Amino acid sequence: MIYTITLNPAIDMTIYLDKLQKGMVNRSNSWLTDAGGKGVNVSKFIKVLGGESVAMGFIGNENKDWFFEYLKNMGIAVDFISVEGVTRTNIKIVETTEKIYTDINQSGFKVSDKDIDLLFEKLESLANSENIFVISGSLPSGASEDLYGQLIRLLKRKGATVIFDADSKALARGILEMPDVIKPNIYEFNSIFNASEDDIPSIVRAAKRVIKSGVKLILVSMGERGSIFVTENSSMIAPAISVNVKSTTGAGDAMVAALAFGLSQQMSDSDMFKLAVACATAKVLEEGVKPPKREEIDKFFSTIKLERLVG
Ligand code: TA6
Repeated sequence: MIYTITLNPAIDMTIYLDKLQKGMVNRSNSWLTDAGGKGVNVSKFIKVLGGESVAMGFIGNENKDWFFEYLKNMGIAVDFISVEGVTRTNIKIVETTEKIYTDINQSGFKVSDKDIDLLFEKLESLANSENIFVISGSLPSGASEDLYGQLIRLLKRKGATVIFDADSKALARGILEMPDVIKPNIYEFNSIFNASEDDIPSIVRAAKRVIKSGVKLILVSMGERGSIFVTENSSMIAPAISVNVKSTTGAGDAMVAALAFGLSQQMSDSDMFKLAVACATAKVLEEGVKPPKREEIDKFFSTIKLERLVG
């Protein structure tokens, strides 16, 4: 079973404007709300791929009903720990004229030591070598910066597979515990591994060094420059596919969902990489944080040409 751990979920409100007029009253053309947060999005996207997962982590007590109803309607099982307070609302402003996307991510509820103890107890009982755990997104207030490292250590000790996707500071701390898979964007990757942003061979060399130290798979997303996939036995690059972008929000989560699903299905490296790129491309065609359409994923999957790299 795949478990997605979202310690800081969010209600994603996407607001569409022709152009944001700062300091003025802006009238929105339309808006959407979705249950979000990185791990929750991974569960949503795994569902579209035909996989199953359990969405877990922390959820704010005061507004969890809407959140659970949304996931129930998508047929996604949940096993969250309820904590004091509300799940945050993250705002995505889409300026349709100039296609500018602005995210405002709030900090969210504050978790207690007791909440964290409950999380450890739950993971102790769930973790084994059959399970894949996706740890994704920001840490909530009240959590130590080393919490991800502690969770990864626990899961690896129990023989579970760990996919870890967090931003630079949390990623730098968590990676010390050698998760099996990481999916940084190029800025996160360079901030930690000092590769040169525009030099593909140096990115591959840096990724190979991380693979040597124990991580099994690194997928570096580079936006319009495509993405790089590195394991012990393969280094590949995929070009970005140009499409009419509706919303970039969740594209990284779509890649993570494809990696988790691909590992659970024992897919080959190249098929898993193609699925990740196809999933992310299909996602940006959708408004808000709506899941990609399966037929779009399949269409892109069949067109992607990977190129082997020498690093
Ligand atoms: O990648 C999109 C997303 O998962 C949105 O759901 C949005 O809520 C945000 O990322 C949350 O990320 P954060 O790093 O704040 O946990």
